[in-house]
Amino acid sequence: MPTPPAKGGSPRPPEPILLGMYRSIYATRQFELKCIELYRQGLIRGYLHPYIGQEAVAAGACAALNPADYIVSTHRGHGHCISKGADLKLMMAEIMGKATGYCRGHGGSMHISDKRVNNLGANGIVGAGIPIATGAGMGIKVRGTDQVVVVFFSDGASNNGVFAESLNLAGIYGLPVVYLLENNHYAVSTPIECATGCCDLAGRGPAYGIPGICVDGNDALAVYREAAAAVARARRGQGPTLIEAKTYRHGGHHVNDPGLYMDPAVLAEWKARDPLLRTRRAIDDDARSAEIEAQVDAELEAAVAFATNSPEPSVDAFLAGIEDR
Ligand SMILES: Cc1ncc(C[n+]2csc(CCOP(=O)(O)OP(=O)(O)O)c2C)c(N)n1
Ligand SMILES: [Mg+2]
Repeated sequence: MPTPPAKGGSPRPPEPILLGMYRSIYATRQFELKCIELYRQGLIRGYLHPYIGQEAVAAGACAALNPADYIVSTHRGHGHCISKGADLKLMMAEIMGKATGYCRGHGGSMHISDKRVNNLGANGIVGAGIPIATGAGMGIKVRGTDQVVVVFFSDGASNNGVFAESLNLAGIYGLPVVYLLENNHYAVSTPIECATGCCDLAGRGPAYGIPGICVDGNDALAVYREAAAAVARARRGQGPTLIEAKTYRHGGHHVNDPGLYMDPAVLAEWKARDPLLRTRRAIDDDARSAEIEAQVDAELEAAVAFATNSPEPSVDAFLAGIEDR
């Protein structure tokens, strides 16, 4: 049975960082609640994997990055994209399959990338982001810049062979990559105990000569602290870090999965550690948090209106670039 991490306070980061993390968490939460509503109305189709409950991981890690740094995301990627600065209008339009979206409506939820903010993209192939990030890290090393890559992935992906190959390579070359393993304790309906004999996954880092750090993934302040330290190390040329952030989904694997295999008592414990409420409490200033919430609410309303009023892609646009050879 997964055990939630111990309670405890984390040191307060600078005010703009704290408020920025709350903005990311609140925006991700509201964006996804709206997506679920639109999905139930048949206005979003295909797969949708909510990140609700895990938002502090993306918010904390991205708060430690510069605009020029890269992220690589997953099938559960809305929080990563929003925390790295995605445009909610383009994201909502993409998820609703509209021509104005990030991929002109051709990709949907699992194919959002954004060159403007160096988001190298979500990925529907579990684990596939890990070697992409490792390659991006190699590119940075060859170019000699001080950029860093953060790659998000979960426990299931860490049992994929590319995890071992990538960390091995990153360890040898000292690549500037932060491997951020979001241990949400499930891969679809398979609990981590049934997928690996070792549930503390940070321990895999030292096997490749890489520091392995474990952090409470529901504590944005703690994630920020560990991510900032790992990013600083990478920028100094001291190589990669594996961070395991322990967290939990607030629901099933995707929007249509009721998650009946999840123990309600364990879920309730994790919900009591809701990253949104914890970050709002850390701000401890109702006026400041309410101001952020009002801004995000307005931005989200505009995004839904933009997406709703946007046209669907034409059949010709879908076929463009495809030719018989
Ligand atoms: C290579 C590959 N194998 C299987 C799948 C089907 N699949 C989609 S999500 C998922 C579980 C992934 O678990 P984890 O990496 O823990 O991510 P989480 O869903 O917890 O965020 C699986 C098996 C896939 N998309 N890609
Ligand atoms: Mg998982």
